[in-house]
Amino acid sequence: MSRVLLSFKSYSLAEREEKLEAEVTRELALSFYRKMVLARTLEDELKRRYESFEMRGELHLGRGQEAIPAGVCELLSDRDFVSATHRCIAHAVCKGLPLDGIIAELYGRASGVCRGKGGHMHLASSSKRFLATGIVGGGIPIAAGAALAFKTLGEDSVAVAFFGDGAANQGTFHESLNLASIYRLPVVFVLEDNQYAFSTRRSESTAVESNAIRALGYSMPALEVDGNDVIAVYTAAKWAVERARRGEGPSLLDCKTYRLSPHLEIVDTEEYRPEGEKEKWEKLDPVRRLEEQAVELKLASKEDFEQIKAEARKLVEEAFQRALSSPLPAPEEAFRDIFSGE
Ligand SMILES: Cc1ncc(C[n+]2csc(CCOP(=O)(O)OP(=O)(O)O)c2C)c(N)n1
Repeated sequence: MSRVLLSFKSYSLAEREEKLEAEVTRELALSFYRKMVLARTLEDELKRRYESFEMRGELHLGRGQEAIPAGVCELLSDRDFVSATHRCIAHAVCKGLPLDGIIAELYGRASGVCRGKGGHMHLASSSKRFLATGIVGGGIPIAAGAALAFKTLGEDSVAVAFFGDGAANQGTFHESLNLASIYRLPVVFVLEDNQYAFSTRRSESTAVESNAIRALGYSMPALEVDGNDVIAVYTAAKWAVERARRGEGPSLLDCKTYRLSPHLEIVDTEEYRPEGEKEKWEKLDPVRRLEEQAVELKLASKEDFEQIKAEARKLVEEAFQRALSSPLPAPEEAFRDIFSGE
């Protein structure tokens, strides 16, 4: 037996700190706050009605994760595309879909954004360039495809894919990052790492400690972001969206957060959470965090927050009234918007 000593070229993570500056005005801070509070007020009201069995089907809410869609969507217009997941209500609100259209969709009414045929996991709007899908990882290649269309058509629009840490183990994540990198597509991959895919901890399903590392395999820059700090999310997203608009290609934002809602309402007993974990994250609630930051930076006061909360309650109440006065779709609707083969 002979011993051989071989040497190999090794690759290591090029770890470096990216220093980004945030310029937060009063207007911007209040805009973040409005988005997050509107999403939360709507979700709280949906939860209340769902628990009284007024609504049918399933309901995935995202309490505690609102800073991510709020911070990212602040940078987007109707010309930019967003794909979201089964947990898409806050994203639809932040992308500017009408509240009554969202609610009507959840209740299967004719005035819903998909005429009552999509349901809560499939909110969509072509005018707002927004689409959600209940297929885990399904929205990631769709956003890459939208970005390819923008590039081909010469539009300076950007596509954003929001998805969970569970979705980052789907093939669609890896295929999309690879193609987006090769074609230098104007797409931002926004990973909402709430540490669980239903009851499975990320550490039990994912071979890397942080999904940001995976971007390196696709020659793509990535940032790890405190996903409960809307200012941090906005600052990181500004970097990613601006480089995409300049034609510098895709990037990944790995936003660390925590789902305070159950995976889905009523069914989930949440026994998989270690004792004290949820309580720890409740203290990091992104809405309260922004209140503290805005007061500290002298950008807003308690009165501003109360006023915005009251406005949100009124908007949600009025939207429910409009949505629930809409009829159920006519039976013939079942044969519209489908491949008829004709
Ligand atoms: C392709 C596919 N597999 C499984 C499911 C069932 N399912 C729905 S949500 C979910 C967990 C998703 O976890 P993650 O991507 O981390 O998103 P989160 O629910 O944490 O927001 C699973 C497995 C599905 N909808 N689609």
